[in-house]
Amino acid sequence: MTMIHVIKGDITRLTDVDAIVNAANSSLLGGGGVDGAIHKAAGPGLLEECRALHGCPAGEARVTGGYRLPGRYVIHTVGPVWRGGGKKEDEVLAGCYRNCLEAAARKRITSIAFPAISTGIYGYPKERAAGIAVHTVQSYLEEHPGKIEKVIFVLFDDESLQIYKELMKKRGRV
Ligand code: AR6
Repeated sequence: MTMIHVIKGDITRLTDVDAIVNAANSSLLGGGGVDGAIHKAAGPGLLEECRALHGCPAGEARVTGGYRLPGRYVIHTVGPVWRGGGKKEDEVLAGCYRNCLEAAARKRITSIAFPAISTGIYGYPKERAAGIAVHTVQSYLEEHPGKIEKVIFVLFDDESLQIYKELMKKRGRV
């Protein structure tokens, strides 16, 4: 069974995963939040590779190298901007998690770390986003056993950490 971990920290500092997920914007050319931290830690090679991708629609994922990051890959995904819930935000957010895992499996990536996509600058309600993240990842892992060995949810603040811990407890995984 795939191990799912919930930790607090800076995703750019993880040394024990093949890939970290970036909560990017559709230009893939960098920004603030976790995106800014990832580009800063990875160095200019990452931006150069991202430029050649010519953007990414919300809900999809693109894989690049990790450059100066400890992990070999960055999987960039574009979360939905929260607009009140009536603009297919939940579907798009679920698509982010699913498409990152599919992209990872295609590259034979076996360990992956996710930030709480869309819950910062994009304003998604934290609990709602956490529910979608955990449900989508668990469903994918159940449907595709043996591909991904380890998933880490990396939370940046105590409130998000508690939300994820509670959710995982309810689902019997921690
Ligand atoms: N490690 C882990 N999580 C982090 C880190 C970090 N180093 N830094 C922030 N977070 P956000 P979004 C958390 O705003 O909401 C960018 O400008 C943060 O506390 O990074 O998807 C992009 O270019 C929050 O819980 O991403 C887009 O324009 C979560 O990561 C836009 O922001 C996501 O917050 C995307 O907004």
